[in-house]
Amino acid sequence: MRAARPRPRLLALLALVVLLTGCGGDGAGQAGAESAGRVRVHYIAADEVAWDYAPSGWNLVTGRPFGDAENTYVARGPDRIGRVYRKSLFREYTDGTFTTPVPRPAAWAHLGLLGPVIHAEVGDTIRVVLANHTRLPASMHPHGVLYDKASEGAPYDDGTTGTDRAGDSVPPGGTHTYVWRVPERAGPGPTDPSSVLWMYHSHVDEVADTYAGLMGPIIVTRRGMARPDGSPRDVDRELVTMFMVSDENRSPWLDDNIRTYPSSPQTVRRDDPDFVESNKMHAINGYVFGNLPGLDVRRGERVRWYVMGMGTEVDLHTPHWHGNTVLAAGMRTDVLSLLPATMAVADMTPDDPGTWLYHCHVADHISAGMLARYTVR
Ligand SMILES: [Cu+2]
Repeated sequence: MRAARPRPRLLALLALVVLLTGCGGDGAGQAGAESAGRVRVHYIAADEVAWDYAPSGWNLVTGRPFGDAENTYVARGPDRIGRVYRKSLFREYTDGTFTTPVPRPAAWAHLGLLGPVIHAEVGDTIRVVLANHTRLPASMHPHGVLYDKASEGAPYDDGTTGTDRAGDSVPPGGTHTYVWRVPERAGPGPTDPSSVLWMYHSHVDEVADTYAGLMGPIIVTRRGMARPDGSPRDVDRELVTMFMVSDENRSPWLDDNIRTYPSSPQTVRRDDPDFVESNKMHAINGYVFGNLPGLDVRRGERVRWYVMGMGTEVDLHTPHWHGNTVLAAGMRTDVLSLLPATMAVADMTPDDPGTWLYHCHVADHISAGMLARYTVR
């Protein structure tokens, strides 16, 4: 009798286990997978790139060749660098051999000088293997995600030593693996939409590194709201734009650019105010005067714009969409406000087909070329 008694209990326990794991099988399994999270691995190099701020050679907003106003910034000359500058940019590779760059798909052609998008869902872990192919130290410092000191990517006196400092500065030719966790506090807050924007950038010498061009976006989607690639399921099209007066006078490549591009480098006077102004590239994703490609959306689709600013005190930007409106922070608008390192999300359901201006509304920045176009088909 005694030996038989536990059996009904055992059966009941087994039934309960079957009920919990079997009956709710799919749901419980998925929830389990989500909470375990994916590990999202990226192989990203800091590469030296000759970057063209206006590859068409035209002002695509006016539809005309460059005139005097544009040539202040884009014309090469005896003592002018022109529209092409050496920069350091983050570029994605297929694997840890860093021999094959990942071609940028058409949907992301608009990223321009920005590094690749790093998508993640709350619960995931991001691993970035950074290879420094440039002649200057570089690092990768993320906003928003959870990291320990070895994955902060910023050297300063924080009381740490040894391996804790490994990610502070990756020397030329070196590599480092950054591990960033994505807990709830890295994901959308209660009144955010289903995904939020963070950024990553080099932070060995923060000012020089970002003027060199080492910046990129991180997009974190709410738990349970992500497609397998990490993008939000309730969004059809994601676009990322960064507004920055890319001050090439402050780039660590200035000397190199002066040696390379002016036809009479010895005539360059670095303190000439006109020379200084000629190197202030008022750019969206590294493009001026309408040269930013690929901002194509369709009427009625759910478009999410991720918008950020970088730079210094001149970098107060007011991105403005012609033709359509957006919802940002729960409010209807067609203009956002950006300061350096501000990150914003704006949702648009385009209802007005056509090719429309998308530009910074600051008067001085309009004159200097901080203009793009987007097309609703
Ligand atoms: Cu602006």
